[in-house]
Amino acid sequence: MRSDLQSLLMLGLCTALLSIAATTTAPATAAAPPAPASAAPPTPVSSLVGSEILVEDAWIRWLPANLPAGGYMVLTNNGATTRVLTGASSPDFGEIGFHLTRVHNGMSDMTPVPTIELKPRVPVRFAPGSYHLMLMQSKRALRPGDRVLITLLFAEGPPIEVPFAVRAGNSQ
Ligand SMILES: [Cu+2]
Repeated sequence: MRSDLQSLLMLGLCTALLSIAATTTAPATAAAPPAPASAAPPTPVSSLVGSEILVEDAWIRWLPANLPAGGYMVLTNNGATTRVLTGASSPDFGEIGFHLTRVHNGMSDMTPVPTIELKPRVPVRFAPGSYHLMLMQSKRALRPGDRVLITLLFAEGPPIEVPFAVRAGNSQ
């Protein structure tokens, strides 16, 4: 576990990085993403439940010097019941968290999000200025064009292993 001070420094750093990134991308659409549920009732687990989550456009914004990177994707739950994303891991990063960036009066701030609810047929977009995977403690030097495997963990059902494409810092 990192200390609170380290966490604060990390948050400040990635907030700054994402603010820089935001200025190079389209105007931030401050559409508020759905609030994550604090708890979800248990749902039946089926053997096909893992294939019910569609993952599209999974990519990582490459940053120099092994700085914390943002991971983006679009998740769609094609199942009939709400699924809850509870974590992520990768052999290439020591720690992965979910963050939500919000913009208030032109100021960007970012908060850790413990879980993300995936309602049936409602795509959840991880994108600059919104939800993102915060990829910390890089274990190897990445380059644009590389591929990183990230495993997504859910409250119910099997994990999903997703290949993420590493793209240059000015991608969106
Ligand atoms: Cu972040």
